[in-house]
Amino acid sequence: MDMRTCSAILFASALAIAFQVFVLSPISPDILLLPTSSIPSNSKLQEVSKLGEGLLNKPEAIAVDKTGVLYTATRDGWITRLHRNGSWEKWRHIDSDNLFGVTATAAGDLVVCDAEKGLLKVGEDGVTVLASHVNGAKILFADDVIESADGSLYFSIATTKFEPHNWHLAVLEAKSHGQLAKYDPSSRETTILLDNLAFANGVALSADQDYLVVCETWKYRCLKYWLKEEKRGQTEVFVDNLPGGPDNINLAPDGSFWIAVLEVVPKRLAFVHRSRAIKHIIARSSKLSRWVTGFYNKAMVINVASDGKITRSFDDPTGKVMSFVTSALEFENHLYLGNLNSDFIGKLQLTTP
Ligand SMILES: [Ca+2]
Repeated sequence: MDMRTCSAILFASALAIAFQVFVLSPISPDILLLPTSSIPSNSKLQEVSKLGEGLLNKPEAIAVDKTGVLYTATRDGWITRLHRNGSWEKWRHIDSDNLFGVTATAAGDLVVCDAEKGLLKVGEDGVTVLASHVNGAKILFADDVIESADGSLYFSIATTKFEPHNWHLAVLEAKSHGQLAKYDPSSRETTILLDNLAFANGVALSADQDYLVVCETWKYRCLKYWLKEEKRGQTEVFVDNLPGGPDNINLAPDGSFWIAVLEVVPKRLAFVHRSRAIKHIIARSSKLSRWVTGFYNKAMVINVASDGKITRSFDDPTGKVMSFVTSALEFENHLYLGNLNSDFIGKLQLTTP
């Protein structure tokens, strides 16, 4: 083979690889910058006790009903509950490995975000799909849900582009495909309240139900969506410049909020999120994608007052005991910590701030 043929073959191969990587790329990435704020570490999350260890396959979210029974949904499709006497019960099984947010309703049911099927009602008489489509499109990634006093269900759709098994692509792409939605139980209709959210994640109601808070993971902030009459539909920033990506959010008994904060991008790998070309290359491999997200390295939860000020934070800076903590729920002076990297719920006693 002469030099010219050899160069032609090399050129054609490079072109074919470039075509594969860039033109057929599953993502159309944006640059993602690191958070600019940080909070001093206190390692408090290393002091948790482990509830239900061995029983709970990555319990992402937690809810407590009005009788004090605690519920979680896990990767193996189980809704498992903890009775007041300390006994665990595998309560209901759903054929899904992508159950996320849960909330207990006033009527005594549980509403679950099934990222595959949509919004589900789970009760003593079985499982009902409340919403699987919105505006004719399948709900791909229902993430978190809360019920208001009038029975409406407000829920987030993390992204309209990627299904949960491809969520590493959503991280790499870092675009705003998320939505805040409302399910009206009387009309059984679902409407979109907010669009173009940067991975719509946790949803919570304020103590007086004047507004909702919805978290945008890739923007390191949470928005306030007003429900009360004179401001209905208006949006403003509730808290921004967070030290990481907010996941689930829960109202605390004192009217503040607990927010789980993810390390979206490990500091040492920030360069990956500054280069579209590198993102295209990494998007070809889910293993590489997992490597460039920071979720598994540490854990943090923060307490944010109703005025948007961070008042407390607890973390596990090395992920020694807990990492990828996705939710923090306060109940009877303890924090219950959901996560996507263990087989237990963390339980931490709270002291006066
Ligand atoms: Ca979530």
